[in-house]
Amino acid sequence: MNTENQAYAKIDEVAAQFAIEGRLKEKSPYGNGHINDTFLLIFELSDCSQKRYILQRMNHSIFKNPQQLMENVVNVTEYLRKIISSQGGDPERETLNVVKTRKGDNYYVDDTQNYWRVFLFIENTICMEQVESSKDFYDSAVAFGHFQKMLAEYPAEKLYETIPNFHNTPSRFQHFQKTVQEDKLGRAASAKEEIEFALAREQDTSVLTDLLQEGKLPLRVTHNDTKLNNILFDADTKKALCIIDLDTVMPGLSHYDFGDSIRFGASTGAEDETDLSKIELDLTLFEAFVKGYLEGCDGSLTSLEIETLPMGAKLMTYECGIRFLADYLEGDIYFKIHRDGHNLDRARTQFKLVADMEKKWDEMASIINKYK
Ligand code: ADP
Ligand code: GN1
Ligand code: MG
Repeated sequence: MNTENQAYAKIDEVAAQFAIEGRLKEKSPYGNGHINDTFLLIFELSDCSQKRYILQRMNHSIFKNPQQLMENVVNVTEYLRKIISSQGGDPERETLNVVKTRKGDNYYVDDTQNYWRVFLFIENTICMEQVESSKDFYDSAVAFGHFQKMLAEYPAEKLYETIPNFHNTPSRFQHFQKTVQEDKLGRAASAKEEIEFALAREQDTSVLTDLLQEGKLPLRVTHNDTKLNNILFDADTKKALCIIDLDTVMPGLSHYDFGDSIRFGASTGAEDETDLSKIELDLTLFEAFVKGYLEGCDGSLTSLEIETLPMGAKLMTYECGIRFLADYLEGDIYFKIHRDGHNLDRARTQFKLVADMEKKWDEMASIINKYK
């Protein structure tokens, strides 16, 4: 049994631990995340109505301390819930809601030391794997900017660092260099060009972290994983409704959220597209995101932060590329893969996008100038 099947086999036992009314009627794997094992559960109540939940087996080889992680998620969502209510919103739909266990805990540990959690399923939403219109992308930008703004006063010192140095690009580079040198599986020869591309850009890696250390960029509370499939859109209004996947909410730079969204959403192709001629940075989408993100942040970013946003886009794309490539070289131990060479394909799209950003650098800068 592979690990996902092992997780599936545990669902009945696990679901029974949570404070959920009714009888478990259906269960199925759900979504396209690369990290956790996600399942949709359907419960039937005594009046024959149904209620749906998201059950996740947390990836605790990546998130070493699930207890701290869940403390972050519960504290952040409770904080957001108050703000959403005070603004007349619906906290059951506009943020994640953790369902506790029957014992009152935020998660359940099974007898094989796997960690599980349950969220209310947010009904009537759309989750996009690729941008369908620049309007949608603009809406997602406003939502991520607004998320940043809502958490602006959150006491950052109360957040645990769920993955240390998550977006520390120089430290990601060092790890990448080590995997190339070790080349444990003899895969480096099949990724020679990509490795050269990555190594040639070492001097870029510390641009943002240097500015942070020099006190020129402010540390904020950021989401850190702002790809388009981590936001749910309302199926009726088509508006961005809820930001999900809060596992990496930690102190960070606004560039990380801006950049990761551009990396995934402003590309003309999928993250794992094998035809690289389809991968470019779409400047119309870039502009839509810049406009929306700055509106959502509502004046809270400094001039230097805004001016250096293009570097956020380039570095988040580059960093994701070296993470995929390092994982390919190490034997696909981090990101879930669905075919041989999947991580290498992903790294290639990221580097193609970096190269295209380098070509379009002046245009990216003038778009930023237009909105700052
Ligand atoms: P991963 O960390 O593996 O990316 P996510 O938390 O992003 O896991 O969940 C994977 C997918 O499950 C999301 O992209 C989304 O489609 C869906 N999903 C997660 N939470 C909810 C929820 N509360 N309601 C509806 N769909 C959800
Ligand atoms: C992972 O969890 P998910 O699939 O939303 C990863 C991100 C990467 C992304 C690439 C905790 O995001 O950092 O940018 O894959 N999350 C973690 O698609 O490593
Ligand atoms: Mg996700």
